[in-house]
Amino acid sequence: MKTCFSAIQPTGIPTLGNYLGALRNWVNLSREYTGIFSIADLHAITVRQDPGDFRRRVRAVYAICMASGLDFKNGAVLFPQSQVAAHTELTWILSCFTMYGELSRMTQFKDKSLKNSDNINSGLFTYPILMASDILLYGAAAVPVGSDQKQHVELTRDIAVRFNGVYGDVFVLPEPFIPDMGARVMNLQDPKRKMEKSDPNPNGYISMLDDREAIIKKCKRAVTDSGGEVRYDEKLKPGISNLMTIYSLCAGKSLEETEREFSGQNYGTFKTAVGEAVNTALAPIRDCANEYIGNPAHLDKLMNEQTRRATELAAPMLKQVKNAMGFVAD
Ligand code: AQP
Repeated sequence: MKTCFSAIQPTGIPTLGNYLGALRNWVNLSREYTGIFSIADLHAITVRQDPGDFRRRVRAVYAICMASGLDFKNGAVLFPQSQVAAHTELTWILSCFTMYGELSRMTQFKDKSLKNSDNINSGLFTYPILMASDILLYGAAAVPVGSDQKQHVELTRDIAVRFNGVYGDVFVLPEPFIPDMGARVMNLQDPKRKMEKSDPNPNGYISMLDDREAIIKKCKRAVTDSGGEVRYDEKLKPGISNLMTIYSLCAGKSLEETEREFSGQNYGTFKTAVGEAVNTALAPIRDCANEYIGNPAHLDKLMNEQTRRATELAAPMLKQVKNAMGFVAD
């Protein structure tokens, strides 16, 4: 069976954007692939984290991912990235196969440098090399991500091709798996920006732990466009188009069906329906995640077991890489 890999940063509670763009596809792919999934805590420290909040958040994100329906019977694994040392070891090796110019072209580095202008650390710059290590370590063929991560997966391929060109076919070349709809869910208060879990304004995003009332309130407050027609037009009606995407995905409908369903209805009715559909989609995950969060001893036990498995799965590739390069064998 082929392997897929993906990760999520514990920089906040995952949002509806993380769910529709990535997590939902983790779940689907985990039925066909051996799914290796990680809480990317090492990636998260490119931005300053308060130790107490960080520890709590890693557990909460782990709980949400556990609750989302990954197919553990089919061999899925979920672990905190920092617990498997092979990720950082491979990162150093791959940094010697990654060009400065390539990293300088990454749009996420440019965006995050603007947002964190007082802390443009080198981890922010070399972030894609750690991501390449995450993926290549497990021989992942597919990487389910939102569209913002496409460039990083492409760089991962380039690094793998360069390494394989020198040492033979060591790495599997990964393909990004990006959904046709929901690959870039937009901010509810500013539909020209991506929905982000570290957004300081909680009205801009729906958290996967928000309750029904909060979800409906945020949908009702979502910025929409002048005019009252529920019609998909990303350029002229970005707010309504974003809500239509959210509704269609959560209710399992096409955009055309959504447009027909709300033809002649006002924005208020539509926004309430969006909130209800989102709540219906997220409620089972939220309830299950809250149960995990309420039982930290059980959560830690699962985390430790899964980390052991991931450590075993990661070891052969690192060994193969080091052997191929001529490091003294252990
Ligand atoms: N708005 C989004 N729409 C669709 N997919 C999204 N993803 C993120 N935002 C959206 C996808 O979610 C996965 C996990 O993301 P991440 O935590 O690794 O990092 P990110 O892309 O930087 O996510 P955020 O929510 O925007 O976090 P912060 O606020 O820390 O920057 C990825 O597959 C991503 O594509």
